[in-house]
Order: sequence, then structure tokens, then C-alpha cells
Amino acid sequence: MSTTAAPPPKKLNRIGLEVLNYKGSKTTLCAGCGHNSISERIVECFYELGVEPWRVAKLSGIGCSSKSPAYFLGESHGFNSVHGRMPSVATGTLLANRNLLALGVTGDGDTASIGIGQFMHLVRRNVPMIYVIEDNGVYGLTKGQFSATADVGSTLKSGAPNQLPPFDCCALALKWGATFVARSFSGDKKQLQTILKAAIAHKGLCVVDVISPCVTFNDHDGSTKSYSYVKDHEEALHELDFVPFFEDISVEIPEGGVTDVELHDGSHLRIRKLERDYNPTDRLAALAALEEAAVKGEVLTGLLYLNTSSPTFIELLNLVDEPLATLPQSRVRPPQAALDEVMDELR
Ligand SMILES: Cc1ncc(C[n+]2csc(CCOP(=O)(O)OP(=O)(O)O)c2C)c(N)n1
Ligand code: SF4
Ligand SMILES: [Mg+2]
Repeated sequence: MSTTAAPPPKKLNRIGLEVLNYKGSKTTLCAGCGHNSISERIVECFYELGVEPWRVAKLSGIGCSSKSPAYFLGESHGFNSVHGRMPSVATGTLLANRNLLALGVTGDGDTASIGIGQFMHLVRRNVPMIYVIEDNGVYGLTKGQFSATADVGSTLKSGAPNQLPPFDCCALALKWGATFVARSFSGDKKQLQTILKAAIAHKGLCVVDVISPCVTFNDHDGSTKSYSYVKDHEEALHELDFVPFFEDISVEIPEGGVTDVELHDGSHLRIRKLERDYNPTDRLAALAALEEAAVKGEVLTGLLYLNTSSPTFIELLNLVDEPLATLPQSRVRPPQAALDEVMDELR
């Protein structure tokens, strides 16, 4: 008689999938790279919220960060585009199939250097997607040159300082129309998880800039994107809790200094005040807070801005409810009679 114990039962989420269904291939990034922690958070969030992996489109550009979609959501759609060109591919993807949940994962070089033009148009259109910037201040994949998010005075491993002012991707997103803007740190597991879950529930463009240290080229003294610098200079705006739509909101309502915001899908985000009063629906105050933090050398993290009322690009275009990609020819092509009429007018 066999004495082998039965394997423990698999833990399934609300749609009956196990965490394995949300994983990807084994990472080939350096051990300790911040991007690996972000991949882990993505796996946890999509699993815990029970998002159907086959409804997700993963989009990226080129870079170590842009390689990372291979390491999560292996059952989702994926498109690894040209360097800095992911926003236009993402926009096209969503116009063709508005039912997809688009998750862009990109780098600071991909977004703020070569891709800045594409990023700005994605922002002004409020394309409804999650856009995660794995921000390490360098081009990790091409051996650690400064990117356009490197701070003035931050040094390379060789000691050479950066002299050019940085683009702050959150400030750009705030200024030009993103409706969910957050900054986090790859080492802050709980905050990043909550922000990603809220981003999944939001309708509109979510720009999530995650400081994600490059252990190989930018984790030394003198770098403002190293683990130790961010740990020492992180200023969290608030404490965040996320209550998904499928959980009972009436339980455990915390008291004092808490704002409760209902998100598009009926989930709730609970924002608990820390030292300062901060209203994440005040866009100008968010821009001012970023400016002040930059002057002090602080890394401000949390939900900087949330706007649940602006129309998305899909709504502005007044698209039909069904995905365009699934419409039959009879609904996407003018009938022969209409074409004949046009030809007659041209004769
Ligand atoms: C058109 C083009 N120009 C330059 C490159 C070289 N290149 C590859 S990745 C990269 C920068 C990646 O930096 P980032 O987006 O910050 O990603 P990281 O590797 O730091 O995660 C560059 C310049 C390229 N692949 N294509
Ligand atoms: S080079 Fe830097 S960014 Fe690229 S995988 Fe290694 S630690 Fe990460
Ligand atoms: Mg980078």
C-alpha cells in the first residue's frame, strides 16, 4: 500500500485559476534588478483580482524593462514593439479591440528619451491603459548610459555626473491629461500592489512610474535611483488600501483621515492621510508637490492624481460597443451602391 501523501489542494482565485496561470517564463534579468520585483507584483495583482489572462494585452518597447512582459502573464497576448514606439501600438490595439485590458511595461529610456513624443500623445489622448515605467535613470540594456529621467548631479559608476535636467514622467502625465498618476518604488511591495490593483480598476490612462534600481549600472553611492537613496529619501503621500468590487465594502471601515474613492468597476480605494493633507484630485497641487519634492531631493510616492470623470480616447471617438476587430465586413465596408455613388461623383 502506498504511503505517499496527497499533494496540497491548489489555491484558486475567483475565476478558478491558480497563480501558475499568471506567471511567465523564468527571468533572464540580473538577480536583484528592480524590474523582477515589479513582475512579481503584476503576477500577484492579476491573480488576486481574478483578471482573465486572455483578456490582457501586454505591450512593451525595447530595454531590460521591455523584456519583462516575458516573465509574467504567459497566457496573455503580447507585443514587443520598436524602441519608444509602444504607445502607438497600444493605441492601435485598443482601437481594434476595446475589450482588451492593455498593460504597457516600459523603461525610462523607452519612454522619456527616444519615446517621449509617443508618450506625450498617449497622455493627451487619455488612452485607457496601464502604463508602467520601470524607472532606473539609465539605459540598462545598453550598459548604463544616463536616460532623460536621471537627476542633475547623479553620477555614473565611473563618477561622471549628469548635467542635464530630468523629465519627470509623472509631472508630464499630470500636465497633459493622464487621469491616474502614481509613483512607487519596486522595493515597496504593499504600496506598489495597491497602486497596480487600483490601476486595473481605473478607466483611463494610468501612468505608474516605479523607481526600479538597476543593480548592475546604477545602484552606487551618488546615484539617486539606487536602493539606498530611495529608501532614505522616500516620502509616502498616504497609505493606500484597495477593496476589490467582489469584496464587501461595508466591512472594516477605518476611522479618521480616510478618503474612500469608488473606482470604475465598483472597487474602492481607501486613502489614509499621513503627515500632510493631500488631495489626489487636485492636479495643480500634485504638480506643486512634485516640484517641492524635486527641490528637496525627495522621492514622493503614492497616488499623485486621480480623475474618474474625463472621457477616454475610445469614448471621445464614439466607437461602437463591440470591438472593431470582430465586426463583419457588412458593418465595416460601405455597400457597393455607396462606392458607386462616390465613383459617379468623381467622373
Ligand atoms: C531605435 C533604437 N535606438 C537605440 C536602441 C538601443 N537601445 C536598446 S535598449 C535602449 C535603452 C533602454 O533603456 P530603458 O528603456 O531605460 O530600459 P532599461 O534597460 O533601463 O530597463 C537603447 C538605447 C534600439 N534598440 N533601437
Ligand atoms: S542591466 Fe540593470 S536594468 Fe538590466 S537586468 Fe541588469 S540590473 Fe536590470
Ligand atoms: Mg532604464
